[in-house]
Amino acid sequence: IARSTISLCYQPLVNLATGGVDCVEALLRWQHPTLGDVSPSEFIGMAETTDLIWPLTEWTLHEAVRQLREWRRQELAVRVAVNVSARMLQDRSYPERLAALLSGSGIEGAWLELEITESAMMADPQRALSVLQRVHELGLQISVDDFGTGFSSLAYLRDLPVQALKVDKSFVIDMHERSDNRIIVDSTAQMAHALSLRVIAEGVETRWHAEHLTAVGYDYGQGYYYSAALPPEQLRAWISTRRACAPVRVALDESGSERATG
Ligand code: G
Ligand code: MN
Repeated sequence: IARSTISLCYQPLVNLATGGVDCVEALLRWQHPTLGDVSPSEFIGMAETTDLIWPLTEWTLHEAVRQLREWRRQELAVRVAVNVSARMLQDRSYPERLAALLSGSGIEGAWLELEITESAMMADPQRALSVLQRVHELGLQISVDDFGTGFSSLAYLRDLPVQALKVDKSFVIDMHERSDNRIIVDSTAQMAHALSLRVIAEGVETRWHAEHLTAVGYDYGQGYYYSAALPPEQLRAWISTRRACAPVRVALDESGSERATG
């Protein structure tokens, strides 16, 4: 795979309490010279079955950290979530490579978040536990991606250092017409909060989704209603436009005149 044809796009996670964007998910884009855009779901699946997933995951991490440095120069404060392959969780040297990358770049671990699927955690839970503990000690947040779709045990939520659940979009997208999915989405928020985990919904496609998820306590929403994944410069523009359009709350001071509170 020629590297020049691979890039990262970033999809905003909207903080439902503030309406702001303080985190984005890095998603791979592969532009093939003759095939055009190849969907990540196709080439990541293929890469997973070969050793290509190693350089690909490593490249993603380096590129995300490079982008964080650039955004820092531009004074854009967003954390970046990267998707991590199951195979990385079985690699005991992964945390040390991560530590070296962070110390070499001057970016603190708190600016990175790792998204890991349930099945990745279950492949070898003991080894995943020691790798994740070390990663968490570096200051990274860890979230469970595609939550609800893996064949796994809820025990890992109790036993692994995990701080957030990302409810799979397949539950969210049609929750307005399927009460079973709505019940799963709503009760997952309760369970997550009772376990002191943040809860994120993927597949937020309509205003109804956004309002419902906010009402039932979701911390973040991600989906086409807000924005698809964008190249870094477009993402920065999107965030600043959103800020400019954000409603200014107005309060009355003692004299009765209006005062903007920000
Ligand atoms: O599994 P993961 O959550 O990493 O998947 C992210 C994928 O979901 C990306 O390929 C992205 O394009 C897609 N996606 C992002 N937002 C939406 C959405 O609102 N609806 C649908 N159907 N897909 C989405
Ligand atoms: Mn993801």
